[in-house]
Amino acid sequence: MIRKSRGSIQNPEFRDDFAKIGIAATTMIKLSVHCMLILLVFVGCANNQKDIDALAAKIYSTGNPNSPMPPKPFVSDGCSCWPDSNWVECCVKHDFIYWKGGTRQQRIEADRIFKECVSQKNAAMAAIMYPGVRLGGVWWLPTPFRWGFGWEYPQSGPPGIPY
Ligand SMILES: [Ca+2]
Repeated sequence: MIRKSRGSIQNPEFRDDFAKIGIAATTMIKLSVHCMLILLVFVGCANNQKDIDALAAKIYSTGNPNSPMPPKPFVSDGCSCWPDSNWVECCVKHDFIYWKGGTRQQRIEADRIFKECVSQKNAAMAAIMYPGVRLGGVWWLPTPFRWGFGWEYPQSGPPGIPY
């Protein structure tokens, strides 16, 4: 069963198993996210949403129109409640690539670009944020910032493009 489909993410059964794990984890994640959001409301999360929206619109307009566009509209939460300092544009660009999703290799590349972008502003911050996106951005956790979040869960990117 698991052994049979091991190493083959393209296998629909294996993919379903991943989706089930994701759905099972949803309750815990939602609870954690809610607690985090309540905390962040007090800390002052995303009080610059207008600036982020403007940045998102700019980045969206420069995106490749030939690539398949997800059904959900592009929205960015900046650095996903991490402090939006002078590296916020790196976060919005990263969100745009995440929104579109795609292959595992594309995600690795997106995170690499993100790390490089943030490290040009603050190397120490990049060292903290990079593992955060690697761990927190997986497609199979139904967060609003997961890999391929522009598509319906559990899609991780355009139809026919396996992760
Ligand atoms: Ca984000």
